[in-house]
Amino acid sequence: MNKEAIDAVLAEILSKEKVGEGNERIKEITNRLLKDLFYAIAELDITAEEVWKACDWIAEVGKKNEIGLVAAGIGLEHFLDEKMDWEDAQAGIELKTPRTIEGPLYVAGAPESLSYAELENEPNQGDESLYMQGEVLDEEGNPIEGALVEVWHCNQLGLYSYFDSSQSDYNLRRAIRTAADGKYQFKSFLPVGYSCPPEGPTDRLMTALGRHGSRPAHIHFFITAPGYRKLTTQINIEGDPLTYDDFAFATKKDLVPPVKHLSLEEAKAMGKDEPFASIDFNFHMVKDSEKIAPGENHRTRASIAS
Ligand code: MBD
Ligand code: FE
Repeated sequence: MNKEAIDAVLAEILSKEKVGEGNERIKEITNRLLKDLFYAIAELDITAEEVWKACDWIAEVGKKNEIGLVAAGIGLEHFLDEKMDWEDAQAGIELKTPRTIEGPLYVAGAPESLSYAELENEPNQGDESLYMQGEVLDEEGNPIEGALVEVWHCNQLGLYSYFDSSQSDYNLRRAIRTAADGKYQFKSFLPVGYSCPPEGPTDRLMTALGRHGSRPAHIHFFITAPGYRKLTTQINIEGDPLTYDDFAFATKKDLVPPVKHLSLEEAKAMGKDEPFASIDFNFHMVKDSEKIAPGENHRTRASIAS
């Protein structure tokens, strides 16, 4: 199909839109994407068989709630981060703590505590205990009081509470409010990696692309504080073989802090009764402004009905 013939169909479709009616932004985006799609169908000679197979796949993605997983796996969510990083750089903003993707597994409303939290609903769910601690800091390196550190990670089977109904509400999900010292600390355990639901639509797409659907071990964070831009980020657990082969492209080198492993003797000297891992990590916040890309995108997030 040549350009003239494709453009004639596009013109026919566009002719139905009444000037001054509807939503200009949605018109602009829909028409651009439709144009790119029609050109791709023509140039790649995509068949009707293939188009309907793709529609079935999209319907299955919806039915199984995997749209967030697809967005992560095709690199769309990462691309949005890179675009914001680029815009920040243009605006002269240096991110001391890089942003990285939220992923699809956040749940709103986790229990909040001051300065310290234990993430496990029942103790010792993982192999090696972890203490992670640090400060929430402003652009001058001063502590921020009243910041909220929301943290979530998977269990030792790579599953997240709420999405895995075998776990109790908010297991491995907490919110820590900083006091005047800006400090946070939590106790949990070293999590493992995550893999897409086997044979689901995302996993099958990854296989068809000659890829895998797994993530290295990581811990998620939202950091919010009045007057500062929300920071969405993660840290990777150092040493995971997939650290630089994440199906969701979330790893950034400044988000792989060293993990100290303390022996029983070292732990005892610090007043703890078991060996543990320790990670120090500070979160550097950026002042909010209408001139910079927002930290909040208002995507639909899970919350537990009360
Ligand atoms: C995860 O745990 C995750 O963080 C992302 C981005 C996608 C799937 C599972
Ligand atoms: Fe995750």
